[in-house]
Amino acid sequence: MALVEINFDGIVGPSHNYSGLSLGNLAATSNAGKVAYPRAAALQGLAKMRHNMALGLTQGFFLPLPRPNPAFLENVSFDETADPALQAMAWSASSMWTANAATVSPAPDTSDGRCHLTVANLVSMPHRSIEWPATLAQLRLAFANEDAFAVHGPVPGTFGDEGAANHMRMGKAHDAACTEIFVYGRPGGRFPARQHEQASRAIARRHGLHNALFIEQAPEAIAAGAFHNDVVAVANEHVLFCHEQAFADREGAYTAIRNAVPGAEIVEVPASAVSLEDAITSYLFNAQLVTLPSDGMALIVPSECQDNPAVWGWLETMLAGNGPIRQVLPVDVRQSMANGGGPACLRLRVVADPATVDQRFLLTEDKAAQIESVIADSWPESLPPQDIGRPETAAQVIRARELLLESLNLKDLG
Ligand code: SUG
Repeated sequence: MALVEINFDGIVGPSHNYSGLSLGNLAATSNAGKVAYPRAAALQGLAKMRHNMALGLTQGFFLPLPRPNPAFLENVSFDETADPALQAMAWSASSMWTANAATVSPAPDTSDGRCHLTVANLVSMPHRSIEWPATLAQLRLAFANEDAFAVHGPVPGTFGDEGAANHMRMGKAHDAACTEIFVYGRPGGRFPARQHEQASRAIARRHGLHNALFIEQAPEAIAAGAFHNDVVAVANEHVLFCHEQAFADREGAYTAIRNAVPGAEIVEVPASAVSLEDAITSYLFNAQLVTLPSDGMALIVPSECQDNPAVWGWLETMLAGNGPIRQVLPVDVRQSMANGGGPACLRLRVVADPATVDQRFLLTEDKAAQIESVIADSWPESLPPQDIGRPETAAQVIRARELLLESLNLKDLG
């Protein structure tokens, strides 16, 4: 059985909009009320998937969830007297950020030798807390093979869980037993700490992990707008790429990682070279750090990194050195970035044998062309704030998703 890393990107849904729903996510709150471009957003996401497939990486995808969410509007008795933010929550296309879909523990790390997935409860943000039931249904379909996968419901909502955005895996290879690193936040700061330590610990126990570390995220990183650990750190195999101010106890975290992961290499970006603010506006760390089949690692960064002289300068210096990251590849996901979602937010990493996954969720060139044509024909070109709640727009959004499901033979997702 060949275990490989498969990146499952969320196809950006046709209701993509900017409603400023995520307190502590500075991109989202500062772009609130702007006109969004769902078609361009979805095409940017698809271009990223194609870009990565062309590198020889295995690519999967998840479908947008049904939006507007009728059950939510009914449950809050939505009417014209209600807060319009409730309407925006029901319309959010936030499931595109599949790094928040689940925490994934690949088979080599678990006691029963299966890949375990726990859907994230996302309780810290109301618009995201309504994602998990439909996400769980999708995970159960994609990973229905019970010899290879165990798909779990969420941990209790008392403990916020943001999925893979606060989880890293380090070891000598994707298909080897690795140490799983859970990064949690301590509440009480300026912005919500979305990942609760007890959620992380519960997941590690239920997945039957052989090796797990629990590390506190730096409160100053959360206060500066790093609402998830994947805004200040990313790991791949034996390499950790992170900002100097990512963890509350920097030295303690590095020592624990070096002790747990033989041969660990920590590529740290000092605050003197790139400030937390530059790291957060450029999303330097919300990159995909991948192992190329041709050998060596590449960092797939948002093109915003090229616009920031401190960040780009640091990356050029890094490439000129002899470190483990041999290429830096910018991708344009600006529509998602404006809501605080970079290349890494848009994908969920699953290490598995692709043959054990429902093939309908794996991308091929033909399927990419099919998806592109549905998006080009049916996704709204623009979505201004005043269209949120408009019945004609709702009908278009619902129809667009239906057409995509039909074209991919995924009508059973409902
Ligand atoms: O949860 N933005 C998302 C961005 C998620 C990024 N994910 C990771 N870092 N892995 C969030 O804050 C904004 C939606 C709005 O305001 O309309 C939003 O939900």
